[in-house]
Amino acid sequence: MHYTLDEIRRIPNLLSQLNEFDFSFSKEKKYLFVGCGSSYNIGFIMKEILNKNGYKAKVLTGGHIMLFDDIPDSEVAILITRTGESTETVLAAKKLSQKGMKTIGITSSNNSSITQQCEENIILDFAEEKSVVMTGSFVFILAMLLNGIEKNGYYNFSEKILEDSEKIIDQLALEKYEHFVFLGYDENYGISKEGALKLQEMALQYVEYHEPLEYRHGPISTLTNKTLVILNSKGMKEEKELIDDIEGLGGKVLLISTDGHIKIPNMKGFEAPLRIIPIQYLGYKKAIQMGYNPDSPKNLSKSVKLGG
Ligand code: F1P
Repeated sequence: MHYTLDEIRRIPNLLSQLNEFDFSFSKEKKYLFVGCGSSYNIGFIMKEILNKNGYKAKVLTGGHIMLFDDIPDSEVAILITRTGESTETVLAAKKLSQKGMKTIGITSSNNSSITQQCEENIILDFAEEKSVVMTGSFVFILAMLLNGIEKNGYYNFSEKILEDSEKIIDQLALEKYEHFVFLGYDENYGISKEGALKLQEMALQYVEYHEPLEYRHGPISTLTNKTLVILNSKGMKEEKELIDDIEGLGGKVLLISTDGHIKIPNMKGFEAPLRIIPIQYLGYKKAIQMGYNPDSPKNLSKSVKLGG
């Protein structure tokens, strides 16, 4: 048994603790999300959903803030780092507080560098992970932040989605696929970026992510019968036509939607944390099929420390 599987399977348990957190966003404030890797992807998904719901949010990588001075005029910076140690995010926190921004750190590590730099901290130590790749903690942080806009009962759906994901993905002949393409719009584009990262980090696969209709505008040229396309769909008829095109060219589509292979409720974008569950499990399963250890992927460390 790998830690990664354990950390994916405990997602429903993490989500059952959501009510203990009372974070909330204000329409009067401008927010800036900052992070690296998966933590940046949480920020990307959050800014999409916040902006759609009448809030004001931007996202930048820790590296961008560290290197450049074109800092947005936001009032509150939310710095996400699971380990609390990614150099770029920690330096960004320092730079943003020096500019007078309120800084809120979100981490699952106690006593980490980010907590020393931020004015306020949300420390989710019960969600700390042993494996290098971020899984359950990603889902929890995203759900906790989304609950700051409106409360949703993620826990109620999560067990079934986890069970369905395992059942459906276990039935895929994963050894056939060596190219993974993730498609989705808006917050689902962020989910696609994160899905691609999971397959790349854990299973060292060739990955891509695009908006669905953009896929025909060039990227489809590398589609073969070894390509698995993971479509996080909003159920539009144009997306259904795209599936026909992909399958007509020999590719296989795994559809994640209200009526897909893996069924996710329509919560107007707020279902984002639930859409992450199948893609994390897919990354884990492909790593196992390749004979890799998903807990400690090649070339990666739990956090990137520059100059260290
Ligand atoms: C950020 C991160 C991880 C990635 C890798 C390197 O870590 O980019 O998302 O999987 O392990 O670090 P953190 O700042 O969230 O701790």
